[in-house]
Amino acid sequence: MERERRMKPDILDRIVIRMGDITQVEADAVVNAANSTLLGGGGVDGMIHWAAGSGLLEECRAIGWCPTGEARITGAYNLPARHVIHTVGPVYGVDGEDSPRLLASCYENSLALAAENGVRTVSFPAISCGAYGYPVREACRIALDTTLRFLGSHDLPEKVIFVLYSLRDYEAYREYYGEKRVEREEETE
Ligand code: AR6
Repeated sequence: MERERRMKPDILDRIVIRMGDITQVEADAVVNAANSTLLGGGGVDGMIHWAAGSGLLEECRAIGWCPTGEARITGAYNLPARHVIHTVGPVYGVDGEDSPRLLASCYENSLALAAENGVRTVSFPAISCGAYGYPVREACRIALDTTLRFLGSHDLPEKVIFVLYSLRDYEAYREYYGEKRVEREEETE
């Protein structure tokens, strides 16, 4: 048991936080911050559809509506990935008290779809932190806590890459990740 624990990589080591454009990041699956129509839009959704090509839109149209907090999987077409996982984040202020639960569901459902589809590496943008107005400091806690909980009980995905488009978002994620590392070190002391 002790040996097994030592051989397993620490769940924090299965998380990567970086800046960049998610459409350029190679991963088995890329998560899209979509809206319920799944028909594309602005922000990262617009860039993913633009980079993937029209096949993605056709596949999304066939799927139809996706409720807030849920996720759907498609091919990735011209993106450097095998799948796109579309999830619909809450609109901060409109979804009210349900927002944290719905945002956590986005991560949980996306990770579950990734695991079911044999995804080893998956990249996430900061869901809801753009047009949907979620404060990144609150959102990154939900993103990291939910992901760590999921990774703690699943071998797949092996690696989760958070790709942040702005320095402000990147720093918020790094700061909270740093807190988690300190907590972890204190636990193992
Ligand atoms: N790579 C990584 N992150 C990005 C990229 C990129 N290429 N482009 C933007 N971001 P948003 P939401 C970041 O607005 O808040 C769309 O119109 C951005 O800086 O894309 O969930 C949909 O169709 C921000 O931190 O998604 C929906 O209608 C984060 O991605 C609505 O917007 C999310 O910003 C969804 O809003």
